[in-house]
Amino acid sequence: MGLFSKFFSGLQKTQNNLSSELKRIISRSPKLTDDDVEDLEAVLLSSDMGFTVTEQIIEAVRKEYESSSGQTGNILEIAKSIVEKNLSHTDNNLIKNDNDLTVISLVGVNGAGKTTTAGKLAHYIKDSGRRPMLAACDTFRAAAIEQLNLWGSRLDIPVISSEYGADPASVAHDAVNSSLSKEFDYLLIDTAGRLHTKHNLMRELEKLHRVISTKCEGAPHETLLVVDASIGSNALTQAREFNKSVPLTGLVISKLDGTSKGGMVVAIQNELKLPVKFVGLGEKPEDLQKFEPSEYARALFFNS
Ligand SMILES: Nc1nc2c(ncn2[C@@H]2O[C@H](COP(=O)(O)OP(=O)(O)O)[C@@H](O)[C@H]2O)c(=O)[nH]1
Ligand SMILES: [Mg+2]
Repeated sequence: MGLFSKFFSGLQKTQNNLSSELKRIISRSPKLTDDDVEDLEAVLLSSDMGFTVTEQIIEAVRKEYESSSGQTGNILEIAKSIVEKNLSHTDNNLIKNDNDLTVISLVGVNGAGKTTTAGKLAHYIKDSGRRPMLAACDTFRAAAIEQLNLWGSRLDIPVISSEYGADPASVAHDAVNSSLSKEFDYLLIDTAGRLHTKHNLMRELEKLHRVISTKCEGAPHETLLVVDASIGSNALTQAREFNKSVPLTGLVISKLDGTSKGGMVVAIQNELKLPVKFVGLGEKPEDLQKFEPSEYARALFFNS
């Protein structure tokens, strides 16, 4: 499947709503009335792309109407290029610690998609010719270790794990040692889900990060917050709060395939200045896609 098709199929729910509604509003009269503007605003905001970008699009559409008749096609094109421009400032490449181990910590609330992302990301890394190892540091949730082991055996990627109830920092510590001694390129740490309001659990995460930094300089080199796309702009609060405890280097937006709030990616990059590095478009190993702003922007408004 081509890159655009992947984004398009992942964003179908969002795109359907956005493009058909925008077209409907624009085509109902040759002039842009106050009602039209209000409706345009509501449709754009319903995708959770945020107020700032929505206003930029409305401004540009107004200008388009003043200078010409305002064709429907133009409006979608305008919206696309504004979204693209808002996404172009950040570097969304995965960090690589040159000639050394790169440690990636995956954090987030329960059910966000951390374990699935760890598996998919390991597959992505292996596919690009590097050697990944996985660490099962969710020693709390029933079946979390088995879930990661299953990904490891399916993909033939080693998993370091311990018992349920073990100290996650000590599992991470052992995993760093093991991946250093076996000269792996990446270590992906799957952590337990936690709410940013639970201070003791946030301290536990801070400790895990502290422990691995003493074993490997700069680790974790990448801390990715995994958020479920269906929470829409609530992801902003989650990211801000996690960032206070463990400085985030980027986000993974999972389950983009299941929501009409796909515009939230724009709000996150725009308002947090944190790059969205990957998006989850399904549950299979190959369903993790490196985030591509131009393909995403096109798939948000166009179906080809
Ligand atoms: N459709 C879809 N489902 C996903 C995606 N990512 C995760 N899931 C599903 O979401 C559920 C929770 O994922 P999990 O990785 O266990 O979340 P965790 O608690 O953060 O580790 C599982 O059923 C996953 O298969 C995605 O990108 N798309
Ligand atoms: Mg998990």
